Amino acid sequence: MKAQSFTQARQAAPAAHHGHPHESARLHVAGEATYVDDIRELAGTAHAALGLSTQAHARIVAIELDAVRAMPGVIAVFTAADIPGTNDCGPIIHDDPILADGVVHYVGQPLFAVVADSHEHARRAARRAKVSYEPLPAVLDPLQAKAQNSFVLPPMQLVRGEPAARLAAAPRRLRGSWQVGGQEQFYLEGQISYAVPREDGCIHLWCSTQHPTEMQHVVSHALGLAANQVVVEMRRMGGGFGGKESQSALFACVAALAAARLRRPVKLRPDRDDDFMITGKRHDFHYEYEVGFDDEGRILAARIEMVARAGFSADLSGPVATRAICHFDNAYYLADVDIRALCARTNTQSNTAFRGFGGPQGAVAIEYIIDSIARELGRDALDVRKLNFYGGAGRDLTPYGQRVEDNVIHELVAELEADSAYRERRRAITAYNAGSPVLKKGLALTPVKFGISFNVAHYNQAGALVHVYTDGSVLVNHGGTEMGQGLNTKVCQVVAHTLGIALAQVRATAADTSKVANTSATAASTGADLNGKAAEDAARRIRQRLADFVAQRHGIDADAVRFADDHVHAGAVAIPFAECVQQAYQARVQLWSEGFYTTPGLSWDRSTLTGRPFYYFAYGAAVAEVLVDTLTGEWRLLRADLLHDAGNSINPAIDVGQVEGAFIQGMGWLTMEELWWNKDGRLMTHAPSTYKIPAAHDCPAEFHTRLFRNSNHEETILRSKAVGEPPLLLGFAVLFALRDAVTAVGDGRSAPPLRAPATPEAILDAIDAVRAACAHTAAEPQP
Ligand code: MTE
Ligand code: LUZ
Ligand code: MOS
Repeated sequence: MKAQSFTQARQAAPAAHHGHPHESARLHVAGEATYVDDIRELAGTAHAALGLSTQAHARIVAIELDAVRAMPGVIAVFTAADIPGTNDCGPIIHDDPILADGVVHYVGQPLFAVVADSHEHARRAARRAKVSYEPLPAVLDPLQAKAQNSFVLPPMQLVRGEPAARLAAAPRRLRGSWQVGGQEQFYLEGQISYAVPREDGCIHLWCSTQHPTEMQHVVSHALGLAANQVVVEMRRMGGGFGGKESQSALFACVAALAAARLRRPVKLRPDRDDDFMITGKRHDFHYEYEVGFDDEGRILAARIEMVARAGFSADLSGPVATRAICHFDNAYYLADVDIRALCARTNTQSNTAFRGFGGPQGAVAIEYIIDSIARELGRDALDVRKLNFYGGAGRDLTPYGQRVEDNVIHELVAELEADSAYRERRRAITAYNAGSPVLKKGLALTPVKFGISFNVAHYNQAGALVHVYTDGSVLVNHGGTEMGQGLNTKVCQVVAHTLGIALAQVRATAADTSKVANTSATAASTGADLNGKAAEDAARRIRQRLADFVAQRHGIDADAVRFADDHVHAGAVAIPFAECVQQAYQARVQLWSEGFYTTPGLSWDRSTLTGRPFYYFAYGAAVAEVLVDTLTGEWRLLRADLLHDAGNSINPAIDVGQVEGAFIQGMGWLTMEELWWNKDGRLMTHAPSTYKIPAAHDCPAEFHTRLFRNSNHEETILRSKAVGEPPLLLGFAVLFALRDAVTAVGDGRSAPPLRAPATPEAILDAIDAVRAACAHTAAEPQP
């Protein structure tokens, strides 16, 4: 195929609701896409490295930096004392020092920055500091923090109905404790910032961040500048996954500080180990629960306390815990509930956003509970799940008071159950396990319901700027950031669709705080919902001006002017878009516009944790089948079937990619990614050598992914639904398939206490527990 026919094929395809390739796909595979470290360095660029704390909690008695300064190539060393403004880069509560001041709170906390003529020189010099500490008691375990009443925020609690009375009255009850681990974002491109001093004390910052506006704020506060003196630019990230929502701030501030002080360009790119040691991760959660249910498995009341490892500071732990509370229901109606969340302060990295933002930790808990109920009753877990779904009279109100109005979980699960041949495979697996003493198979179907919108209402806004040039080509800038998720592609599709032109005519530029101001983080999966709407608004304004212009010229009604197929249609006349634009320019019509959008209908009462935090819900379900070696605890995912609701998808190709990627990332979190700190609080799993994420061979040989045929019942951008985070919860199916396989070691009734991540070690522990329980039952005298 000639290169040209590719372009022609793209031009022929409709702009929206079509699987166009990612806007940078060709640049990605050719190695030509520019990431921050690929920006050609300006003459005189210096390189920074950070010196890190070796203590989990200690008073700094002295920092000896002469040996650092004496190292080859060193230009300067900076500590907290060199920060002219405020030494803080916390996103909400201001408890995050840029450089440690007096006390260190975790192993890995940055103490100083050394700037040298090369990256290598800076790194070597950073190791030469002599720091003397006076140790303070360190808390490394969230449950220990809870015992000491040490939290970064006040406890949160959501109570509906009379959970205590209903629990006491329930015919059956289960109680227990459980835990899920944290997760390292492991973006392929690490944190990086490149700061360049500009005239009159201004700073230009290239920063790999999901939140350019926040970087503008923290840098201006740290340097004592006005916001209009700081420009942050971000073309693309090599992944963010939440890890660059707030925690790009420290790197931005240090690079900007050094650039401002030295009046030369400074780049800060920590290597992978330092990135792991410095930055926060997904919060690990520890649960204590009690559930009351009837003989069929219908939940009557539930109580749960969730303790999250916040780390040493608040960061985003508050909104993460809120989202966990608002997702404990997942797809289930819970009449009487008591949900508590505690953000434990520990002397470890400050945990932060990670795809799902506490939602996965909330929802996985109810899935574990339902799975346990099913095993207790000897029922197929799918039947117990269905019994508890939202739906039916009086069963559509979430614990936080929002009505579920767009519920499709019944149809969606029924479709997946049939397509994946769930029942037939269940029978086949039971037969297989009966004849296979060592290898055991497991099967699970888990549902997802995920709320879309920032749970902080004012973040739900976006702006865009669309330029139509006189040759008919279009440039769009918006408040969102591209991290591989295809946001720019979708926004370009929206603009092309609105103007009736080919996608190839529209280009997106870097996010830039000097173009669109006061942007929200690209997070909470709202990137396309918010920025797509803002860009549509801008494109519509231009389209209206063109329509008015054409209508006047041709003596017809502006409403009768249509924009399609690269043409402006005025009655029988079809003017090529570029020609129309040229004519409009000559007639002095404004050919560019801003656009703005706010999500309607949201409300939230932080004191009662009630309201309408979400504009709508996204749904999905997954079936996973695993094969476990019960002698080694090793396993394989044999087959996965995913069915996910992306509404009327703007780009089904990109959305399928998001669904599959999120599923695998969710599976990694719950099965193989294990964070481990030693007794001194040092993170020992700080590189791919010790921290295992899923690789290509962990994808199932049989992998079926489909988008559920749906449309958003709310008037979202082209009736699509957000897709970035919700499918991460599809990975639950793998964990519960593993639990199913482990259960098969025993009598099928005892629910094994399988912790997550379900590493081979955890699987073997669970198998031991099942065997012990069976031996115990067998030894009991029969009645
Ligand atoms: N996909 C890729 N390839 N890389 C990423 O970093 N981040 C996820 C998701 N999908 C991510 C991704 C997270 S955490 C979020 S919140 C959304 O993308 C953000 O983008 P969106 O709102 O435009 O979907
Ligand atoms: N709320 C939310 C937030 O639901 N998702 C987010 O990513 C977020 N980030 C900051 C504050 N609130
Ligand atoms: Mo995503 S965790 O909301 O950046």
